[in-house]
Parts: sequence; C-alpha cells; structure tokens
Amino acid sequence: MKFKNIIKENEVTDQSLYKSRRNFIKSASILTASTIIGSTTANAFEIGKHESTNKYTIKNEAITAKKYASSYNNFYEFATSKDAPAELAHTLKPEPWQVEITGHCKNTGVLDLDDIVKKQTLEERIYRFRCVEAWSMVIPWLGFRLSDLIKQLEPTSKAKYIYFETLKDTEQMPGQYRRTIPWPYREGLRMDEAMNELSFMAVGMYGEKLPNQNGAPLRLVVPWKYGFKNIKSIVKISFLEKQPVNSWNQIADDEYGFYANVNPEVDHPRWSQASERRIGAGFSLFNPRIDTLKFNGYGDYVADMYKGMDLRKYF
Ligand SMILES: Nc1nc2c(c(=O)[nH]1)N[C@H]1C(S)=C(S)[C@@H](COP(=O)(O)O)O[C@H]1N2
Ligand SMILES: [Mo]
Repeated sequence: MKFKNIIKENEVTDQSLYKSRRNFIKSASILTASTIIGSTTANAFEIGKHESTNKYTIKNEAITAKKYASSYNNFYEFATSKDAPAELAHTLKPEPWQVEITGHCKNTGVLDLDDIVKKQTLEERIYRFRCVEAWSMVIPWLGFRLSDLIKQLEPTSKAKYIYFETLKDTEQMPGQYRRTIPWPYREGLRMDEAMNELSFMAVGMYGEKLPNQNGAPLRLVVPWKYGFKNIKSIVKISFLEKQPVNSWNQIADDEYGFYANVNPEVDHPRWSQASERRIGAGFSLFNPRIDTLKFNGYGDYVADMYKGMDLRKYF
C-alpha cells in the first residue's frame, strides 16, 4: 500500500491541518469510554468503575490523575527536573508535524502526521507506565498500533530493528543547549517487539491530544519496558539491519540496556527494581511501595519474545 497523500508542509494551510487534527481527536474521543474525559479534572478513579471495551484494561488499579501525568515528567529536551517540562514545553510546536521514514522499507519519504493518523484506527489503551527510576503511573493513552503503521511503510526483509529519533531544535527545545544527552534522543526496538500487539503510538492521553510535556504530537508507548524506551516527539523512523544504540545506553551502558524490559529480579546498579512508587496515590505514609511485576505485568503478551535469552545479560 502506498501513501496517496504525501503532502509537504507548505502545500496545505495551517488552518486545514488544525481542523483535521481537531477532527481526529474528536472522533477518537467518541471511541473511548466517555467517563475518561471527566478524569481530566477529577482525581484518580477506579478503572473498574467505568466501562471499557479495552482488553488491556488493568483491574483494581486506579488511573493516575491527569494533573500528575502532565506535571511530573522526564523530558530532558526542556529540563532535567520533573516539574519543569510542564512549565517550559510551550515552545514546542506540535502542529504541523512531519515524520521522516528512512532505511529498509518501501515507503520512505517525509509524511505529514495528519496523513499517518488518518489511516489509523484510534483507540484508547490504559497501560501501566514504569520508569527505570522506580516510580510508576497508570495512563489512558490514545493512539494506534505501531504494527499498523509499520505494515503501511512496508519494511523489507533486511529490516530487523526500528529506530526512532526525537526532534532536534534548540529553539523549540531549549534544554538541548545543554549536552545532557547527545541530541537527538534516540530509541529502538527489535522488529518483533515493534510488531507486538502492545506496541503503541500515542497521539493523545486522557481523551485529549498529548500535552507537549508528554511528547506531543507523537510518542512511542511500550508498557513492558522502562519509561526511557517511550521516546517522545518523534520526527524520524528508520528501519535498520543492525541493532542501533539508544540514547541512555550510549550514556551509561552498564545502567541502561537496549531491551530495558521491566524486571524486578534485575536491579539497577544503584537501586533496587523490586518495587515502585505509584505517583499520585497519596502521601508517602499512605502510599506504600508496590511490588514491581516482571515485564510490568505484561508477560502473557511479551515473555515469549525473550525465551532463551539471559535477561541479566540482555537487560
Ligand atoms: N525525547 C525524549 N523522550 C523521552 C524522555 C526524554 O527525556 N526525551 N524521557 C524518557 C523517560 S526517562 C521517561 S520516564 C518518559 C517519561 O514520560 P512522561 O513524562 O510522559 O511520564 O519519557 C521518556 N521519553
Ligand atoms: Mo524514565
């Protein structure tokens, strides 16, 4: 399948881009449990209390309130503290947005994000999110399966890995003046991981477009892996033959692996991964740490991909 509507940024007006973006978010919201929309102002509520057609829904765990998910962030392109990205990320301009497709696939080129999204069926997925720093959240994402996008791009048999890059632009992302990370931020997956039914491209959360600080307008969500794999504000996707180097692995390869599968049995060299702190679940006294689950609780979907691999070596 070829993309019919590959248009350049200057061939459409900002207004039409804006309108189509509004439309997909609107129609996407209709597909989701309507109560989710109420959660943007309310505190965390029980997932079990509203209807969800989502087979991935997590029972007996509250969705993290949006105010926490959108104000406690890791986004080094703006700052290294958790609260600063929400204050600073207004300089990012997520509309219009284009994504370059390169490497071993048939449909290389520059695609407008609106055209990518128009071809997808948007759905809501409520997933656990576990940062390597041992905090966690439960987030209702809005987006589409990464495998659906990959099928449209038609990778060749040489494509063994997929590689993502974040925008590099000091005007939009002033934190890039500091060399905290060799910019741009980069992440990769093995092709079978990318095709897994859990791998998701988010364009929204809590029934709305992604806030800038959460990686607008397009980010990866791989819930069985540590948070740093969930690369934000993606501008480039490449299909590669060899395993690429992801940013955190490049910075400290003894601390952050390529796989980064959530694993309570394999500690970070500087702290335990056996438990985690659920953000927004109350003050520390009433907010005991909870046990971290292997593959973040998604083993039924993903464990087979790592059969026979030493997860201490491939961490
Ligand atoms: N481009 C980019 N993507 C990124 C990061 C970043 O600094 N830059 N931080 C990662 C880390 S460490 C985490 S925990 C999550 C945080 O996502 P959130 O702010 O939406 O919770 O984003 C990941 N994706
Ligand atoms: Mo993280």
